[in-house]
Amino acid sequence: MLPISATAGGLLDPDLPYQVHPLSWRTGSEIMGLDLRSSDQLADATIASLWQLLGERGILLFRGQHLDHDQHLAFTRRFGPLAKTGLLGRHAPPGYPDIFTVTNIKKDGQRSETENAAQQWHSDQSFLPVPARASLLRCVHTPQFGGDTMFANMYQAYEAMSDGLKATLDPLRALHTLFSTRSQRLSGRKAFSSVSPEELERMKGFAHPVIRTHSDTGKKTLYVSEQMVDHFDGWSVEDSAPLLEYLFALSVHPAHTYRHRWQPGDIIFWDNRCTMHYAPIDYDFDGMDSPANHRLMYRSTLA
Ligand SMILES: O=C(O)CCC(=O)C(=O)O
Ligand SMILES: [Fe+2]
Repeated sequence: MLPISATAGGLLDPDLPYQVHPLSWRTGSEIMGLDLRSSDQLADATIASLWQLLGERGILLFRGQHLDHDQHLAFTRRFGPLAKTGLLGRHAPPGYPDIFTVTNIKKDGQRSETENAAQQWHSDQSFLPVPARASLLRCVHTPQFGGDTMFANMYQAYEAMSDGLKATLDPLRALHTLFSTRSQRLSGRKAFSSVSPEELERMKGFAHPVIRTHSDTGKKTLYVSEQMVDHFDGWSVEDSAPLLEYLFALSVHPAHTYRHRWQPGDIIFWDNRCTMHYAPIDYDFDGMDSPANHRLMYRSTLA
């Protein structure tokens, strides 16, 4: 495994067909020199090295990749099987049940259910017993100002805690649910218009360990998020709240984050095991009927 300092500095194997530039000290690397439209041409060793780097750096950025849905899914599948999207394809473009649309563009005059899908920090699908391993978000349209996505490095959140706090959290589990008491209190969380019994079963939630070990890097991470976590298992919501609030704040300390300004053609591949993400509504939300303020992104998700 390459140490962080080596990967951050871009000192990868010179035989690999791409260059690496860090996006920040600890989080994110930009990958240059690959054409993802023909991902079937990439060697297995290239894919394996990208996967390793993703686990270390949390996110990988690829610019200038104007992919269609098939090319997007083909690249994603090089890393493993796809996950079902969070709510069973309800935000899928026609014919692509494995793609999740994130947009503020109205459909049939109705506001988009995903216009504020990421207005709270989260790790994708953490409400499921087996959450999504990683996600790939592709930018098609970005508003004239803003529309950014922020990422938090959960290795850093873990490392920032004292040994006493780490030991206290180690045996705990926390309930992740799409309807956490906190996310309902936070502004902007939209109700889903109609939910099938199968979707309701998926959204019910699951208690995950608060401290997890990343399955590739072997490093520990903090695994709680403001969007999904309701309470510690066996604790009341009230008892849990002060410590959870502390952990939410610690995990998204500015020193642990990277903020991405999107350009059409950008793809960000993020690892849900060691990062969280958040999309501040930092554009003209009231004026979103104007095409200049449209935001359109497509996500594929790894099981
Ligand atoms: O809108 C964004 O930038 C992120 C959306 C999101 O949370 C996701 O696609 O998983
Ligand atoms: Fe997300």
